[in-house]
Amino acid sequence: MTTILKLGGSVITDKDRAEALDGPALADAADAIAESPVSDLVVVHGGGSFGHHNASEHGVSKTDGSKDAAAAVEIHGAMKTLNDFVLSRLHERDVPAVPVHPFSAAKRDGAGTLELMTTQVETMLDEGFVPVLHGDVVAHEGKGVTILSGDEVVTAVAQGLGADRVGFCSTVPGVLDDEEAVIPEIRSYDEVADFLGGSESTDVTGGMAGKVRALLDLGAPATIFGPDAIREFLGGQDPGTLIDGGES
Ligand code: IP8
Repeated sequence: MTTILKLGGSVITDKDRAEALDGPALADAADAIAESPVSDLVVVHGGGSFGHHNASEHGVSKTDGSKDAAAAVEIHGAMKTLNDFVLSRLHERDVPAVPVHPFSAAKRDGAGTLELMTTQVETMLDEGFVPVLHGDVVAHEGKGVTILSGDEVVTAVAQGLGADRVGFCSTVPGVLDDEEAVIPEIRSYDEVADFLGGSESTDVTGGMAGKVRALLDLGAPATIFGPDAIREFLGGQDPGTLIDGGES
């Protein structure tokens, strides 16, 4: 049973200060992981206050690339710094966490399609490790490097490993309806188009519309929940919003 847990960058860092952790939130997440009964767990984290400002300083985004090696190394370095913090909090709790840096294991082709190697992640799991991946820069045919978000990493790893469950710990308790109540389950985009915008709309809801669409196509049930619900998710429950578009 392979489970992927995404820790949102905004959850584990202080987004108001450059390169600052949210120490208590990261400690809580690490406690929940250390106490978790999950056997094959992969952790992925986003950037929050790490990486994003370096990326915007150098004009690098998911679509705008850079061929400046120093810029690539700087953005990658910021994400590695955050990854080191995550690993050290897990090691303090005896979680056998090991780093996987997507810059060295992924590429995008000219059309932007991502390829991420996961056979090493599989072997790490077989050997009892907890692989910890992150948003990163990625080599992009014709563009140098572009940004690879943690969510994209989750999708690629979930598909590569054939994950059974995927959980997104974010700053909100789930997908919200127009009265700010958590929608417990979404099985098609039509069910929530009224709250998130029609199928053609761009992301005006903090990226939630795009996220829901991507998760409906994931091929594994995904749950979006807030920081207080990591234990519940790892314990096998579906707190927040369960998004399940069925087998893809
Ligand atoms: O916070 C960011 O990953 P995200 C990766 O999941 C960067 O969008 C900025 C290098």
